[in-house]
Amino acid sequence: MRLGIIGLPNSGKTTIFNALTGQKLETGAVTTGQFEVHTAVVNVPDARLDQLIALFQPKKATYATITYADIAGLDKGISEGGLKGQFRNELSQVDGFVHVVRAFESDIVPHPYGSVDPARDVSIIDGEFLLEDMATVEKRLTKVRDEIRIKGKKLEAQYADEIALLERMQAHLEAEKPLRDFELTAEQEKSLRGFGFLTLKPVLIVLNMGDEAQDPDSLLTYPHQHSAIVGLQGKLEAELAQLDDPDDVAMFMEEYGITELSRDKVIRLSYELMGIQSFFTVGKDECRAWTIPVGATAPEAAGAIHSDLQRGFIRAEVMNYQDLLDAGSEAEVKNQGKMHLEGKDYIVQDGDIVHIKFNV
Ligand SMILES: Nc1nc2c(ncn2[C@@H]2O[C@H](COP(=O)(O)OP(=O)(O)O)[C@@H](O)[C@H]2O)c(=O)[nH]1
Ligand SMILES: [Mg+2]
Repeated sequence: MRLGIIGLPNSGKTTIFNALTGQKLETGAVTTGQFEVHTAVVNVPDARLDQLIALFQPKKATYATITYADIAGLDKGISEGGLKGQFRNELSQVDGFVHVVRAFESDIVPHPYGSVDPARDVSIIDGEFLLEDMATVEKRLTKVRDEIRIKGKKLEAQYADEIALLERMQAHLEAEKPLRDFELTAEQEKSLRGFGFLTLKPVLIVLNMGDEAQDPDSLLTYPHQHSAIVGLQGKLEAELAQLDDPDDVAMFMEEYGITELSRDKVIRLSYELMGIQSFFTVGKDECRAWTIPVGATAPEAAGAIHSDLQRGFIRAEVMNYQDLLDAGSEAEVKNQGKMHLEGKDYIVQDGDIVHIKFNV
């Protein structure tokens, strides 16, 4: 999964990036209006996998990963005349956004709009993304209509559904509503994936609070689908992310009343927002977590491992990770009758341990 960290200049994007990844990128860099991307890959912490590793002592342990991209350069007016190619690519390729919004006061760090106002700042970026999505819809509509005009009316039927959908999306966007709130069937969503609509992507709004913890809901409301708000103390958490000694971390957290590290919290909330979950494969060679959408079938889960496993899928041996930990071995899980054989319609559950039987 790839998450793009976005926000106005000086909102604390790079600070939050450092907090989430443990990196030490320079903050306070002057990048106004300049497109710049830094990425880092982090393991998704998973206590269940930790326990499976302790049980199997495998040669290799592989956690699920998240790639964070710190995307600098967004500001008012950026999508006038269309976002520049590389910038648009970077934004359209992420699975979701972490939208950093400034909630901290500081005389030293200038706010580009002179005052701390989370609602205004959110609407500036949302407004740019709305314009960009409108342009994308219009471009596609023009292309399809031109094609019908040139190649003749017989194409009309073929494109009828797409045109109807795009026109409804256009009206929705013109009413200044993000596509997150637009009802799409799974099939429609799939057909639109290639366009990389920005307002369709899930968004986790991070209110960067500064040194005082505040109630995020009193600072901002964001009544949209596929979105959530969380308050983080960016600067503090970036310092925390630099500590190696777990005892130091625990002491620091207690001192500042932090109950869950933001890097864990952001991942947890992102998984919920994206509707994704993990299943495991285990063995003496490797114990590994895999990421799949909630509702994925056994062959789809097999496909996350390798396309051959999906293509040649025969059946899956499935057990719950807790049953395995309780029983102590796979043989014992079988003895207890808690290992079940599943076919291609099985919906994989969070925390399943799966062995795929396949033939290609
Ligand atoms: N006082 C205070 N300053 C912060 C906080 N978060 C970031 N800053 C400062 O704000 C400036 C801009 O932060 P940066 O992460 O570079 O913002 P970006 O432009 O969005 O990447 C830097 O000087 C940071 O040290 C915070 O929570 N409190
Ligand atoms: Mg930055």
